[in-house]
Amino acid sequence: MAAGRLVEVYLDLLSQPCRAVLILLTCNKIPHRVHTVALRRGENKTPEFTRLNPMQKVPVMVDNGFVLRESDAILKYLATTFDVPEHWYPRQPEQRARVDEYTAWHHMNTRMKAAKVFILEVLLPTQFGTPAVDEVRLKRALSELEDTLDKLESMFLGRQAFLCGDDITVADLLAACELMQPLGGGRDILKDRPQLQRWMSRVRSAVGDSFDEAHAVLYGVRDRRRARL
Ligand SMILES: N[C@@H](CCC(=O)N[C@@H](CS)C(=O)NCC(=O)O)C(=O)O
Repeated sequence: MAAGRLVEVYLDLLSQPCRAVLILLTCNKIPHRVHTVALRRGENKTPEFTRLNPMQKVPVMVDNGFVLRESDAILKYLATTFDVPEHWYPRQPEQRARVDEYTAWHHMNTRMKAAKVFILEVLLPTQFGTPAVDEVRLKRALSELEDTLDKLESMFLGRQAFLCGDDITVADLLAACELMQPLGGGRDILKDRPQLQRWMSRVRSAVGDSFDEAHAVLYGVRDRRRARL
């Protein structure tokens, strides 16, 4: 690791992939500086940020002039170029391939399905200034999410402690942060899923305080919503 190396990250902590990146940085004590990009204020649309990411999405990482977008790529880059425990992104080819297998699957499954529930219950009603939730679309989204949770349990978790083996990897961070997101709307999607609940507890204890620190903004959304009801 280069002396004085400081990773710059551009994040909004209401964003699931941003939280995954922050947790990896904080629980491994990787020197970093956070630049908050408030999506609700459109800060991702400024010319400066658009130069960093023409897709206008967070997270973005800059390491000594090297600009990287996409949480999956950022997590793997950090785990390979910093002196962190190998379990985060194992070097052994089959073990690494298991992590890549999950992270390739993640975006169209865990991420898309859990995010949809949050969008329907929290983002859309907030954006349109009406508390009404589209119940038909929500019911469909919840049913699709159940399918994804089934697959997470059967295809990935199985009898192992973490999604890709006996130890925590970047795959668990991506998944855990997505599965937390519906909590912003007061919905605990794991409440009837003891196997995934036990996995989530293992993830939380593996990363310590980093987990709740990264999720403080989401807990705030949940608490304010509860207070309004
Ligand atoms: N595949 C990207 C997804 C990034 C992404 O969708 N970020 C969202 C927040 S969760 C965003 O910046 N949205 C702003 C927008 O689309 O305007 C990743 O994993 O980094």
